[in-house]
Order: sequence, then C-alpha cells, then structure tokens
Amino acid sequence: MKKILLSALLAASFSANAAVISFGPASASGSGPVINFNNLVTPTGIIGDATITLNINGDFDWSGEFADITLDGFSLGRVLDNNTTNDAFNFAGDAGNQSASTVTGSATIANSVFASLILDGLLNLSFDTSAAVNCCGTVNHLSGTITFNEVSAVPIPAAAFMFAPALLGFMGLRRKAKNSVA
Ligand SMILES: [Ca+2]
Ligand SMILES: [Ca+2]
Ligand SMILES: [Ca+2]
Repeated sequence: MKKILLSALLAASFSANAAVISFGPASASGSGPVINFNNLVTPTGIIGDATITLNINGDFDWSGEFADITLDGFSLGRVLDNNTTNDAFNFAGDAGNQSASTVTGSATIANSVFASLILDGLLNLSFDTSAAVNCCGTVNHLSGTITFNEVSAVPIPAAAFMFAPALLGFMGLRRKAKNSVA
C-alpha cells in the first residue's frame, strides 16, 4: 500500500508523458536545396535523452550527395555521405540511393544538449543538401519525428512537499546501508 501511494505521488510530481514532434512530409527540387522546419512547437521539459528519426527519399546515391543537419544550430552531422563517423544517425552504411526507395535512420540527442534547445518552446530543424543532390526529383520525401519523455514543471513548494517524505526515506535507507557496511 505504501509503495502504491509513493508511486502515485511521484507520478503526480513528474507528470511525465511521451512527447512526439512530427515534421514533414516535405519535398524540394532543383540543385542542393535547403529544407527548413521552423518553429516546431515543443514541450519545454525533458527526462532522459531525445530521439530523432528521419525518412528520406531523394538523390543520395554516392558520397558527394549528402545533407548537413542542424537543430537550433546544433549540428547532428552529415548524413548519407557513406561515412558513418561524421553523424549521429544509424542509416545502414550511411548510404542512400537515387530516389529508388525511402531510407530511415535515427539518432540520440543527449539530454544535456536537448534540454537547453527546448527551453524556449520552439525548435528549428534544418536539412542542407549538397549541390550534387539534383536528380530524379531531388528530395521527393523528407519527414520524421523527435520523441522524448516530457516532464511538466511543478511549483517548487508543491514539489518539495511531495518529495520531502520520499527524500527522507531514501536518506534513511542510505544511512542504514552505510551503517551496515561499517
Ligand atoms: Ca545521384
Ligand atoms: Ca555521415
Ligand atoms: Ca529552441
């Protein structure tokens, strides 16, 4: 019973929910287009890391055809240049194709970075392709999501009131543990 009560209190204090920010689908023609998703509305609190997933269909069949990706100016690297070491994504071999099929890759964005990017409630995602991306529709499809565990702010007095018994409990357990070791 105590465990159930404690769980309920913690849940109420954190108010955590899965947040999903979707962008696209977008497309672009010409040579080396830049695709921007500006002012994506985001929750401002996060627990843990965020994950960004991209679905791309376009002219990306050799190392000179790639895209540089930034999120609020923070670089997520260069994707689809057949070089897995210069980006955070997990595209197989970091390889695309010439608009034959859609490829999907995802990357982790560390909490230490992402938490500061979302403080203003907005995200700007930029996808800057190289000039060689110019064939077969150029970029036929670009879409994706940014997902993370959102946490709502709780007024400090309420949080302190809710956490105090739990904190005291944990401190007591730690003291007991120390004593038993000594
Ligand atoms: Ca090509
Ligand atoms: Ca790369
Ligand atoms: Ca921002």
